[in-house]
Parts: sequence; C-alpha cells; structure tokens
Amino acid sequence: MVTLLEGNTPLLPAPRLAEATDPSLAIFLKCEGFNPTGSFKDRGMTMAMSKAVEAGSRAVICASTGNTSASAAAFAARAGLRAFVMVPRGSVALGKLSQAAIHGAKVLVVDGNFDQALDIVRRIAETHPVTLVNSVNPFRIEGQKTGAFEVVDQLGRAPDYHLIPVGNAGNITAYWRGYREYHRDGKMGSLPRMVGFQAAGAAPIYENRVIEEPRTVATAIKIGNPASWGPALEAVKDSRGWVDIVTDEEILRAYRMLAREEGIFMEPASAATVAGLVKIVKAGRIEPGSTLVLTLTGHGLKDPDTALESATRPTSVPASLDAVLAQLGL
Ligand code: AN7
Repeated sequence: MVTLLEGNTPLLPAPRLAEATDPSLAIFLKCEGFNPTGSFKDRGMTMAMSKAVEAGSRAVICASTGNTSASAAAFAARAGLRAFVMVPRGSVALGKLSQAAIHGAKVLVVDGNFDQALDIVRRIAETHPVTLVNSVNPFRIEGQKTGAFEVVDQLGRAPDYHLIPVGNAGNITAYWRGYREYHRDGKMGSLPRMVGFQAAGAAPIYENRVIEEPRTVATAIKIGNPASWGPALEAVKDSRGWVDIVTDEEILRAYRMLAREEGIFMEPASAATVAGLVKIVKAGRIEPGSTLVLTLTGHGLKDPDTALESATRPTSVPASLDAVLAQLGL
C-alpha cells in the first residue's frame, strides 16, 4: 500500500456559522485540508497509486486544476513512480504548482483549460504505458468514499444534508457511494441529502450544458465538462438533493468569514460550500434543527495569492517602537 497516512481528518463543529445562518442547525466541517498534501485527493490517490504499483505500472499521468497533481506527485514520489501532470496556464494556485514541482513530477503547463488537458491525458493513457490517476480511474472514487465512512463514524449517525463543492464531480459521487454502502451495511439509519455547489461561471451540471470557457476565482472547480457528470446527477437525484450555484463574490465573502470567525483557512473552492450553505439557509431550503456536514476540500495555504488579495494588506513600518505603536492604535 502506498500511503502517507491520509484520512482521519477532523470533523469540526462550526457554531459561529450556525449563529450566522440558523442557530437551530448543527453544522460540522469535514476538514480535508488537513490531509498530507492538503486536500481530499489523498484519499483517492493512495488507492489509485497502490493499484498502479500492483499492476506493475512505472508511471502515472493526470490533468489537474492543481490538487490532483499535487497529490499524484507526492504519492508517485512515495511509490517510486514517475509522475506527469498537466495543468491549465494561469489557473492553478501557487501552492499546488509548487507541490507538484518539488515532488519531482514532470509538470506541463498547457495553453488551454482543464477539460482540454483531461482529454489529452485520457488519450495518452489509452495508448501508452502510463496509468491515468484522474477520478475516471475507479480506484480514486473507492478511496474517496472513506470520507463518508468517517463522517458517520465521527457523528455517530448520518447528517441530514451533506454539502460539497463540485468540479469534476468525483467527490460527490464518492461520498454518495460511501454513504450508501455504510447504510447497506447497517452502520447508519438514514441517508443524507447531497447538495453540490458549482461556481456560477463554471456550472455545467446546474446549467445542463458544457461550459466552453469556465470562469471563477475558485480555480480548483474551474471545470466546464465534468468527468463524473452522470454519477453526480444520480447522487443528487437518489438522495433527494440538488446542485446549486454560488457567485465569486459569495465565495470570497464565505472564505473571509470562515477564516475570521471560525479560525479555519480553506481554499476558495471549499468556501463555495460555505457560501452555498448561507444561500440555501436564507432561501429556506434547510429544515430547522437539521444536522449538516460540509466538506472543506482543500487547505487555504494552497492559494496564498487569493488570501492576500482578499484581506487587508500587511503594513510596512520602520523598526522603531513609536512607529509600530502609531500603527497599532492601542
Ligand atoms: C479544493 O485537482 O479537479 O468534484 O484536478 O481541488 O471531485 O472534482 C480538483 C477538484 C473541490 C472538486 N475542491 O472536486 C483537480 C481537481 C477542491 C478541489 C474540488 C477540487 P471534484
């Protein structure tokens, strides 16, 4: 097994978020940014990489908005495999790119978007001796479903609603599979309603059409033609959930709010889930007294540029006591 001891992430209560939305709600954050490479991708990557090694593979390949490439690069290093990653130019957060690079992956920055890059790597993997580790690799979903197992173990029950960002739609597919399997095995009495959130400028499932040029500040979910489109639709339909959208403005507001009021720094794609919570509670779509789990998919340190652009700029001061005191206003 190729592992970095991923998983077992905290399920953190979010009382301030409940206060700000509906105090009758019990809100929990599944903090996937605390995985070894800083995102939920590690759950699937341990499986995909272990199976690649088992099959005698020597190299892996993926297209990525950043987190998959960071995780693939780290697990490939751990396994002693080569990693080739393709990322869209200008749309990958700095932290993710630096991870792929330092772990020794061959990083190709493509003049195009994620969907085009995924198409290219799929074709390469069909004809060349290299294992595709995007979530079209079924072992990825098998690993990622453990997120749902953990939520139920930690809560002692299933939540009433599970809120999750949707990009390539692998994770919502994986959580729903995990919940169904745990339910079938008698580990929980009820199933949650799955609610997925896309960025308004990158909402193919919500709009029911391929988005040729997706746009959003949440670069992780800047995807116009998700690979797991069908299974994601099944997840929301079977669970009596739905797919919704949030604007970049709503995403950034939620991003700052969670950092300042709950002490949790997550990346913008994860904040889409919090923005979505605010939206659907306000719209009266959540039954009062419900228990909700929100998957926070990636750590805020992945994207330091967006953090600095979204917060008050640091202030420069001379190294003098008076100058510092003048700034503090104590
Ligand atoms: C932080 O890394 O698609 O719907 O190539 O990094 O399962 O795709 C990342 C996706 C949410 C969406 N939050 O999950 C990639 C990639 C974060 C992410 C998603 C991603 P999926």
